[in-house]
Amino acid sequence: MLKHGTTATSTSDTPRAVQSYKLKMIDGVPENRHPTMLAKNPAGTTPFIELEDGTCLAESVTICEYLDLLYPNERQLTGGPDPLTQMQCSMWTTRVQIGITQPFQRQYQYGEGAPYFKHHVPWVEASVPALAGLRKQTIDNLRWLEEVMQGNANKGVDTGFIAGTAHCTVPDLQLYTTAKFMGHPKVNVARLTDSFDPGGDGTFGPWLTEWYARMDNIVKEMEGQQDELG
Ligand SMILES: N[C@@H](CCC(=O)N[C@@H](CS)C(=O)NCC(=O)O)C(=O)O
Repeated sequence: MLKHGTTATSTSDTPRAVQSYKLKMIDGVPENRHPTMLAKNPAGTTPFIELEDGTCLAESVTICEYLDLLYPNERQLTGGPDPLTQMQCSMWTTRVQIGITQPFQRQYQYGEGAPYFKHHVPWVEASVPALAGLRKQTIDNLRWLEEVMQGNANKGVDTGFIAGTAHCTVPDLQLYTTAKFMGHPKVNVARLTDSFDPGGDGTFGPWLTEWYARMDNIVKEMEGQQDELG
């Protein structure tokens, strides 16, 4: 299985047999948006995986669902093993995606990233006026998440992971990878991720700060296992 992606920590990275592949520029076009790749994934996004027979599957959550179906005895990325836990994970995946990671990524695409993205994504320039709203959505929903998780902790039902599972699942991985990318000094002009820096000022509160440190260790361990697989 070949994974087309830009970072080493996309949601679909797991310690399973997935070989990563770093994208480059071809004729001034990012490879993911080049016609050869659009033939494989017409959405032009990363990550996507390519199977041995050439079949391609895109959308990070879908890729995780596929891996869980292929490896039912492994720790499930999309929750489970029982239906309720799986659906609680699905609920949190939707909340985190719609409320946080999507506006988080878009405020970058239409903000600091606009000089790059305007050449490759047709609606970037028209979307710039939405920037302030996207930033507010991201910040308000991160604060809301902090409050909900602290509420769970006060009730004694906090597991340290967003969906209340015993191990990290897709919403944790999606928020972690997005926050990590946004925390890069070249990207983080809006300073939206101070709280995710364990040494930062904790703007979004202690739960998210501790959760980020926990996720950092988990993902480093996964990357170590990935390196061992080669
Ligand atoms: N819903 C998609 C979103 C994919 C997405 O936005 N990927 C970003 C990188 S994480 C991308 O491809 N950016 C480059 C581009 O749009 O050209 C998923 O979850 O896979």
